[in-house]
Amino acid sequence: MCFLMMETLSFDGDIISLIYKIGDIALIGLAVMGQNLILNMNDHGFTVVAFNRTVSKVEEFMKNEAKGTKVIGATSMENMVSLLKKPRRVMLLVKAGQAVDDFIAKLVPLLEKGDIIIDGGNSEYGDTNRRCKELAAKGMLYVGSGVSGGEDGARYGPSLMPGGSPEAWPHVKDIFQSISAKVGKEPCCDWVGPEGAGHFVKMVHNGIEYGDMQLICEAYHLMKDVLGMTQDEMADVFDDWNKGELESFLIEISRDILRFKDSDGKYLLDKIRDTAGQKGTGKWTAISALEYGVPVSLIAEAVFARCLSAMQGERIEASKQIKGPATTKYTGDKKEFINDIKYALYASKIVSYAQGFMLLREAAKELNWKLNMGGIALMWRGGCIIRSVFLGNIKQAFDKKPDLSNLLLDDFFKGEIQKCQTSWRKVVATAVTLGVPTPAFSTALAFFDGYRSARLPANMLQAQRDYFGAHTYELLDNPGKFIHTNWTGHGGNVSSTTYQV
Ligand code: 2AM
Repeated sequence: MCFLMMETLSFDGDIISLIYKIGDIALIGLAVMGQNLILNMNDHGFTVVAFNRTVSKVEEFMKNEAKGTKVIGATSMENMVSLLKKPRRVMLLVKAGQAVDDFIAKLVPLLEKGDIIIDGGNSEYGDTNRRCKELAAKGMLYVGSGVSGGEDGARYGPSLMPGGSPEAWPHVKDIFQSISAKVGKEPCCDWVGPEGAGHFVKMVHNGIEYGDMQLICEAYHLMKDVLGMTQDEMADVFDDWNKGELESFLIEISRDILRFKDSDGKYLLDKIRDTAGQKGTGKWTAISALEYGVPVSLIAEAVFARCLSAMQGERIEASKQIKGPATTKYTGDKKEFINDIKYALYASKIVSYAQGFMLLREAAKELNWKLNMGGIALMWRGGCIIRSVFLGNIKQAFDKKPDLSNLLLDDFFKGEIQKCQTSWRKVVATAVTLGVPTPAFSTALAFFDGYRSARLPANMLQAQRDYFGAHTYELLDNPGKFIHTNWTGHGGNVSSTTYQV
């Protein structure tokens, strides 16, 4: 009976609210992600109350996409809240920034202690930390959730990364895990950690996505310019790679992009301008890496590679004036080199994820968060843009050793990188010799070699700092004791204060 009423009165939330408190959750923000999440929740048996700043969009949604569903369109925020079961759950899918604060300010007077506000937008984790504390002071619960998978993911199963007030989790778990992507029967959604942990993890996810995409671009560049392969040949290689260790959504779509022909029968990819855009989440990851002092070099290089690509006019001018090696063509065995590229990509990818998890670990330490690392790998395993078989291996590494300090020290990954090493070095060396840029492959290898070095040349650096700035240094056999040397004989013996940024 209830269902029939809602079918006939689908937009008239005012009348329904007088009779029933039937809404399981309210969702504010009817752009693409919001609409698709509502329909996904509806498919899983939840009654969703829909609202939007521009209320006419609610009406449109109810008449079109939500027609014939259990979704209830709210006429106002008051009406929306009056339709909800308690504790009330209100999810925001609005533009990150001021819009979230504005909606929270409007919601607070309408809600009660114990009610839950969920932000599913792309908010900065620092904002989520702040909002979590502000709402806790008012007795309300706040969840900041990463949502990944684009339009299709939102509709049929996204990767969800919720964090915030832990008391909120039992109240949102059922909805979240029901609508999320699944790997086998396991939901790609689990509790990430306190405060802005969910948004932090989503930010790192996006940074890793930048890295994965750049690695694929470098493999494509080498196959195209160094091996002179056709797009169909490259597509076949990606198809082959997608059956092994590299099986992933991004390899799969890259294969399909390579095969795609425009209406004139020509490859579309070749016609696309080589200037990359960005919305900032890769940059935020790199900024966090600098802030926490973690060498997340691959993601940073991926961001810089986009920046360099965007300087197209300057590059075209420079290309006329600055010459590199006489040829970019490889003269050795083509098939063997394709396999080398695959291993260079795989090894670099292992480094990139190792760096990403290092950042998560350090942020968790600094912010006093307990992060569920294995759970994070599983959340990324399906539903999101970086979904891959590889993340299943990462999950296993954390299952074996939940406090694993670095992925590169896990037995499986140690073995895999060993398997790749010769090829990886050959690819980077060849690219350098032929003048084809591979910033991500190269920085990954440099990190790898640095990480496995018991001794680095930073002793020289410390000596230089002490020489010109009296910054002091420690001796190998007496760590912790900072000393200064009068290197020139005419400098003073007074050292500057020791501090670490
Ligand atoms: P709108 O349809 O009224 O523009 C994605 O842009 C979503 O965020 C939309 O639902 C949009 O509402 C909402 N949004 C964008 N800026 C907003 C703001 N300043 N205040 C409230 N909602 C906003």
